[in-house]
Amino acid sequence: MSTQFATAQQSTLRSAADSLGIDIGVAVDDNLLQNDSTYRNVISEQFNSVTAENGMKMETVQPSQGNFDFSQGDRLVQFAQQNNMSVHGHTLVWHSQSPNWVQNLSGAEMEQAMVDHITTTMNHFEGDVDSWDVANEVVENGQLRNSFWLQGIGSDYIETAYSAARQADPGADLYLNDYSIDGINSKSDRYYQLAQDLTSQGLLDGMGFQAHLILGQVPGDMEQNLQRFADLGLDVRVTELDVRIDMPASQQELQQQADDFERVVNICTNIADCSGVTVWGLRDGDSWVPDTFDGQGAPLLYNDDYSTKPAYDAVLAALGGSQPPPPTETTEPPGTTEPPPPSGDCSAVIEVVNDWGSGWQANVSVTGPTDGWTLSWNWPGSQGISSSWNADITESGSSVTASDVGWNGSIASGQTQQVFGFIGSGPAVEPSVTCSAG
Ligand code: G2I
Repeated sequence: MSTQFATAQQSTLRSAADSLGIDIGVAVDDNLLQNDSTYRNVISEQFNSVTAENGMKMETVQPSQGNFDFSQGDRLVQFAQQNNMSVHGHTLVWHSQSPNWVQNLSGAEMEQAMVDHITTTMNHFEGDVDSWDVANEVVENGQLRNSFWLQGIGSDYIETAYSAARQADPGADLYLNDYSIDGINSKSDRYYQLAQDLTSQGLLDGMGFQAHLILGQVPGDMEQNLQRFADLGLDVRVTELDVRIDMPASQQELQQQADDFERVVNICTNIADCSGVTVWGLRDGDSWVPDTFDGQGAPLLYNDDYSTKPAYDAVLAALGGSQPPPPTETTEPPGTTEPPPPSGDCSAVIEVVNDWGSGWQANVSVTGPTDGWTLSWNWPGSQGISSSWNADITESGSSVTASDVGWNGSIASGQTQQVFGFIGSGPAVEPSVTCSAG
């Protein structure tokens, strides 16, 4: 058996990222967090970092002057703490999703309001939010964006914001963040200057690259670009990754998308100071993309029924998680031939790993020898499978069959691999399973 196969034990994005010491994050929608237990469950199983998709933005946090509402952020922080995840804060100073009242101020009043917002928000989350996108999307057309902030306060507003942030929570990492700066271009060049400037004053810790990408268009110089920021002494981070496709997406496009995701994750793992990759939403239907780009969609790792897409497998593989054993790699001395694939005697076990009342999650492991497996079992009662990953499942009445999806089919004699998982409905059970090899 290949040595790589024997060591590829990380079967979730999270466990794989944990073993690399980097974040694999997801943007979280507050409504789904409150109301969808499968959503919560998949996120806590697969990700070790979260970002509020909207819940920590200024219009949410301070809808009228001096009235702070941290309820969405608090919910996210609580979820993160319960599940031992880090929190990346997004965002304090942005031209979009800012309340009207602040846009109507000017000069010293606007500056004071900006500083107050940063100070109160960061003080509130001190110790709970690890890093912040302090200013978001402040460059446009190679120069500082002509936002209400720039008009109201003047060009030193960015430095003022980062000074206030540094004072408010000296323990938090302070990031700049923007889109279309993934490769080397006039916009990322302007950020390079800004980053040098803030870094020289000790006001910046990280550079965030949103990476809202179009299928097949990971910039060829993305790694070089991130590396030049890392060389300033900064952490770099892919903060809002998605890869949009003209709908409907073909199998070939989904495979291209998988390659794009894999490339981006590889870029991060190739750079020592890349703190992680965050995907901008869990399921395709949760994404902002279809609302914004007519006819485009399917930009994320999960389908709407929580089944995984090829891009999920690619990210897992890029993080060094479970993947197909390379066909040529072997511990046999060169020149000997592989033994024929084992044909019999596999066994399998279903283990319930989480039960939240309205649903439950089980992981399934198979013990070899087998080169391909089909498992079958019967539900004792009203159980069913509402979603699954890494297996082809057929349910008919109370009987279920599950078979491998290719890369997770081969298991050496005596070796046990966690091969797939599912979300069950009805009362949680662990029925006995028959395993057929081949
Ligand atoms: O636009 C994509 C992202 C670009 N970088 C900064 C991110 O903060 C931004 O995220 C998106 C969210 O994904 C959307 O969910 O920011 C949008 C606002 O600019 C968010 O959309 C807004 C909708 O436009 C509103 O209609 C909606 O009420 O989300 C709001 C809250 O659900």
